[in-house]
Amino acid sequence: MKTILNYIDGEFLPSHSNAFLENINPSTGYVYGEIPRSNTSDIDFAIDKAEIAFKTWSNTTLETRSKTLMRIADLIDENLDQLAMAESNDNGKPLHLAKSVDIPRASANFRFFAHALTQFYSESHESQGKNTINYTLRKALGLVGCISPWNLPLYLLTWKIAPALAAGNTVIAKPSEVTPMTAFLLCKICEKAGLPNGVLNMIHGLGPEAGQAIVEHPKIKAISFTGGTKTGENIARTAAPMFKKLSLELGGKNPNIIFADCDYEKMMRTTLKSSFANQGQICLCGSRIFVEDKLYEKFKTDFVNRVKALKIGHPIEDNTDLGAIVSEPHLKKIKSYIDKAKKDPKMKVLCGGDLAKVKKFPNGYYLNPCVIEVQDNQCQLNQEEIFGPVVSMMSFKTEEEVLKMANDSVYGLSSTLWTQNLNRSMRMSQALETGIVWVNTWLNRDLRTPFGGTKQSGVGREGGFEALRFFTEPKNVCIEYS
Ligand code: TXE
Repeated sequence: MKTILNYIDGEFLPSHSNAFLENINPSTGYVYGEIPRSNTSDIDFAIDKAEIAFKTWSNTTLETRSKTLMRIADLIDENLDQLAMAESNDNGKPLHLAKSVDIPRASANFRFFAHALTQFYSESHESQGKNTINYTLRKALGLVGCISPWNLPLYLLTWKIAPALAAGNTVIAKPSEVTPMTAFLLCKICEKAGLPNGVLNMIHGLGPEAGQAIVEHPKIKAISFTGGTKTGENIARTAAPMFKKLSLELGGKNPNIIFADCDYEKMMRTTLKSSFANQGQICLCGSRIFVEDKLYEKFKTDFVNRVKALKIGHPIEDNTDLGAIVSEPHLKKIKSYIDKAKKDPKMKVLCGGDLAKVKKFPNGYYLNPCVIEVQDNQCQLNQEEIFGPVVSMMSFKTEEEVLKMANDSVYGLSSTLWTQNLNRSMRMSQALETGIVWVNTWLNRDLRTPFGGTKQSGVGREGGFEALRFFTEPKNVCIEYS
């Protein structure tokens, strides 16, 4: 049994209640560890410590902060193998994916903000003819809450923690209770890197208990959250009357729009990834595929054949394309959508959707990747986020028609467009109602760019200076001289 502990004021501690939750490895289906079930009293304790730490941390020089974050980044790289294995055990993702994407991105997050904080600047405004100069001070907010999900555990947690710390805040963080291990290991790294006590506090536990207590606490000035739209709504309802700053990165139902003039092979390779990477459990996955009618039948045949050839296996195997689904309840949720689709005469399951048998791991949560042909964009399958290895596909005739369907969604996180026509890609990029548009690529990220969604995909933007602005409070100072 691996026991995870909270990290408060530089100490590893159980929760005050001494209660624990089970931690399950989805690739085996067995409990392999336990995590503290924290509640309000653990949060109160951490907040007292973070408040003391804030006085010093917010006054350290930029160089000191930058060097500390850089040391954390280096230590993440040094511990790549251990962290990748922990991520794969907790989440079910292929180990090679954790090694090549999740963990390198976690160190990149720290390294990026270690640099960014030394380049961050504020504005001054000279009121000409009035002998007046205004300048903007940007101060750390104080104590901030970072709440992250299970799909990209360390990647998304560090995407919040790194800018919060870089800006001089102290942090109360809560990783998902489903995937807590790398957050625990990160605390060991922070201790080794010399991050002062109380600057980062990691509290484990359930969302409605530990998470809710963070959101409700009056001393928490801002919440940066990634997770489900319903949870985001609840967080907004709690935090808004307290006038907290909010950054909410929520669900998506992203269109993948394929025109007949695309670079076919590149589109096909990328579409396999944008459909099924991380078992389709990435908020940016293109789960609604729209294909121009001229290309539709060819695409359908080739895509289904390529999907059938994907290897579902234990995450540790090098040739595994899809590992396990993160948890049993999530597997059941995904399956319920597929079972409904099977009964719907307007839908056709083209492949997959049944439980996959992986040798030696009969209790693991494995699902064959599923492609479903649908007739309209209004169906439940196209309107609700499933967050698993399930994509729908349908054809379209015109640019106007596909644009209308792409935008006909309560979500607006990202969209992908495949075409060689420059004018069309410019027109559509303007018109697509999503926070991110990828043209002839997917998941291609420059950390300086604004990241986030429109509509029910969230509010606010992460990334680059946007994140540093979020984690600071601007104050205008106006001076008149004679
Ligand atoms: O998310 P939750 P879950 C979507 C996806 C998935 C669904 C649920 O559709 O099926 O969300 O996933 C904490 N106050 N995405 O259950 O519940 C919780 O403990 C404060 C999209 O993981 O939103 C965890 O740390 N915190 C997505 C975090 O919030 C609360 C990524 C996310 O949990 C809380 C993951 C509360 N009341 C899932 N309730 C994306 N867009 O990237 C829960 N939490």
